[in-house]
Amino acid sequence: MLDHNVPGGKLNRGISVVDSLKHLKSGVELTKEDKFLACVLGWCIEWLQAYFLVLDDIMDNSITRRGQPCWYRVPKVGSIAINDGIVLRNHIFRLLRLHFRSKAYYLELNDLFNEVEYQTTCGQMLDLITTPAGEVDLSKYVIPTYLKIVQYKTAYYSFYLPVACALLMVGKSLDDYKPTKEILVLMGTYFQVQDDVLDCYGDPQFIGKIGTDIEDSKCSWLIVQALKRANKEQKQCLLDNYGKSDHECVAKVKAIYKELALQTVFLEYEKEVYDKLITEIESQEDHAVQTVLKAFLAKIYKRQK
Ligand code: GPP
Ligand code: MG
Ligand code: MG
Ligand code: MG
Repeated sequence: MLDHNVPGGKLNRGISVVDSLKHLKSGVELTKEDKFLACVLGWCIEWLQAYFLVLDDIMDNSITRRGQPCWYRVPKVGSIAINDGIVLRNHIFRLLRLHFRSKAYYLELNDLFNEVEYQTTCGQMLDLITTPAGEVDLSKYVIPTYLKIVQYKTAYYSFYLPVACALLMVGKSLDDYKPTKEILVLMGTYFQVQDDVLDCYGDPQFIGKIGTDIEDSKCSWLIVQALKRANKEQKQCLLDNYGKSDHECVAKVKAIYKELALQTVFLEYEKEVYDKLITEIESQEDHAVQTVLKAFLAKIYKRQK
């Protein structure tokens, strides 16, 4: 179960703990213990990701993940995958206890993982209740709703958590890093916009998963942008075809996306958000934090998977 679900991703989140720690300790060589502990925290985040993905794929009725069948689709696994998700989740706190119990920041580390997990489940709840089964209400698919969903379901655990782990390791108080957190949330929002665009336009062979957002009637960045730009006929076509598990319906939705040149709209958004992120990063007082943020941004800018 671990071999199927934990490795095989890009490891951006996990490696970012180690990279962030290196930047925060700039000039000072990391000790063997520091390196080891940063790796443990990195893997804790990868375990968290595995737990979320096992359950998210059930909820999204997905087919493949990281180039193999979703865990719940593996013969003999089925609904046992739900318990496997919970097992993966429990490992995190066991690892934290095993390796960090004697550290001054142990309590804060536990609180951090608990809080971020809570935020992610709230985001997942928003994602799911915005798209109730069998009912397509496109009036809810507006930018403020979209931003709330992605901030909670993706940004905190994927971007804030790795950096916050490194900050705790160097003895910082997270209360002093609220502006850093805001930048990471914006970066995480951009990352989920990319995920939504790849769901439609990415090559499944390359991204390792088959997109299901149109079929699942998801409040995706693409449908939000389409509804903002569509004329009356195009809106009617979206209403008639969005949220249906039918190749022809999906093709009609994609045709409207093409008419509205959403891939160009995305490239414009990407440029704008990148410039904004760089400006905000450069306004950070702490130089090491600037380096941490720029390194993280470089990992995801213009990503194709
Ligand atoms: C990504 O959404 C969000 C998550 C993986 C968080 C799940 C949270 C839980 C509490 C289960 P997504 O469905 O767009 O991701 P993907 O495209 O990878 O399926
Ligand atoms: Mg989902
Ligand atoms: Mg999903
Ligand atoms: Mg997605």
